Amino acid sequence: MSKLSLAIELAGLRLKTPFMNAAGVLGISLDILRRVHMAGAGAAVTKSIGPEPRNGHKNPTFIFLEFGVLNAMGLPNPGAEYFLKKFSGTDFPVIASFFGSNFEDFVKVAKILTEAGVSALELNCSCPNVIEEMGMLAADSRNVGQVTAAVKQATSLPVFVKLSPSVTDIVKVAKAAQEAGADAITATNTLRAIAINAELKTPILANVTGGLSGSALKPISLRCVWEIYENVEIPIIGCGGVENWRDAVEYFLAGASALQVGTAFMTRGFSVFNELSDGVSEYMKKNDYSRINEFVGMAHES
Ligand code: RRO
Repeated sequence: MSKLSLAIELAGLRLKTPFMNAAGVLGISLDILRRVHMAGAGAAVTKSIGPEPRNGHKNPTFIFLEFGVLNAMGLPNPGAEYFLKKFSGTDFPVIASFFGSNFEDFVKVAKILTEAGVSALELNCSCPNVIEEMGMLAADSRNVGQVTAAVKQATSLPVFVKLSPSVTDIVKVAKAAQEAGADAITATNTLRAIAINAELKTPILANVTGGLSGSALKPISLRCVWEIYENVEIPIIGCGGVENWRDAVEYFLAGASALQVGTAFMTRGFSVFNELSDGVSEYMKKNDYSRINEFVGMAHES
């Protein structure tokens, strides 16, 4: 039997492990992205970058709940031109998350990020925190198809499309992304939710609603991965409540080829990547697997 390896190939990218941070938990500094890679992540994902600098929403933007985290950051970022000035390629895989408020913005930012020398683009059409301002493209499969096709025309890089769990038929949206040329689906972004303070009798976040991540989200995103895997051929990057090796294995068995870690990275820090690698390696040894793709989607066969 060949030697156990966690390395994967994802849409042409060679990753030393299937783990990466979720967009939004890191910012865009090259040093910190590099640190994530050195700590055991196969790729590092930037905060979502838009066409112009944005401050984001007013505080409080963040609250820890019993089974997860609620955030309404509101897309704070320094803008694509700033990123282009600061970033000049790397020797490790960097995935740039990006957004726009219309198709032209998405195309413009995709071109700038391609010029900056990142390894892949993650098209964020599923932020739950700017719905009044720019809507949510991921709610409509036709929009997702059109924006994906436009971005694919504008870049030579692999494009991963990040979908929302807050839709009735995620398969329809994933199929539209695939038909438009997406190279992978990231499933999922956070789920729109609310927290209320009983004493103050008011919503806790200044934005009123936020996006729920962490363990509360896991069974929902896992179901999304499951459904997408049954209907779509391109690879799936699972995202939502991956805390430990068992969560990771569940996602692989449901059909994810790679995984993003958001809340667990925020709470436990850089050690989370090697902890996941150690736990998944142990599982693979016990089950006689030498590669991750030997058990991706396996739960569908039972
Ligand atoms: O910045 C945010 O408020 C945010 C974004 Br862009 C996103 O995609 N998902 C999320 O939970 N928060």
